[in-house]
Amino acid sequence: MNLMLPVGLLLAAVFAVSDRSLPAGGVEGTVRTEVKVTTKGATSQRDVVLYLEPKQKPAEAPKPGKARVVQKKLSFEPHVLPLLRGSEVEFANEDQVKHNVFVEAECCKLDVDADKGENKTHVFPQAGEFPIVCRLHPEMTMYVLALETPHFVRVELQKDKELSTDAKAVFSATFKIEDVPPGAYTLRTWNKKLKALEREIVVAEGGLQKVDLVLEK
Ligand SMILES: [Cu+2]
Repeated sequence: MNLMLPVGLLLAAVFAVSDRSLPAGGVEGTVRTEVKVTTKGATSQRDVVLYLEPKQKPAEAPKPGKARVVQKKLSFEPHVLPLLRGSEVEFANEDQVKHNVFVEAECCKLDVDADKGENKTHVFPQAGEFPIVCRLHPEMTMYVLALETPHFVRVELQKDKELSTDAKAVFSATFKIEDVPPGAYTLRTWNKKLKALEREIVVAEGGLQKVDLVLEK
């Protein structure tokens, strides 16, 4: 009986240590593209979403969170919003005029007006790309990108340099996705105009895997 207690304590200590989750890792790198410079396409080419899809289902389902979109100066900010499927989005009208939020997709229909200072919330229960407009100002557009993974980042491509040929320029950004549990993942990209890319990635404990991506039209 005397011996049992220390053994029990020892086991408890061992389990406490092994129960602790492994140190998280991640991925970082650059994303670049070479495209024609047009004022019209500038906005939709600016936003790139990078996300990591786990090869194996995580033991615990990720918890949906909350995100915020602001309607300001007759535009949605951000223009592209990645989120974990099931997350709630608050649309806040910070303009002096009335706005509207309109989603056409079957799963996630929405058509609400919001007076100045008013907020409307909406949940996106399914994964997918959802174009959103304000029906009162059709030039106001944005995208919600609902993902199956909580490991994502949105970056804005910035113009690096102009090329002498064809009025083209190089746009690029650096990115980092951290706090990712170690394991095998597929890294995917999303941009409204540029082709999606994918890379197989192994996230190591406490390390940042380096990746450089070139996106094409
Ligand atoms: Cu509007």
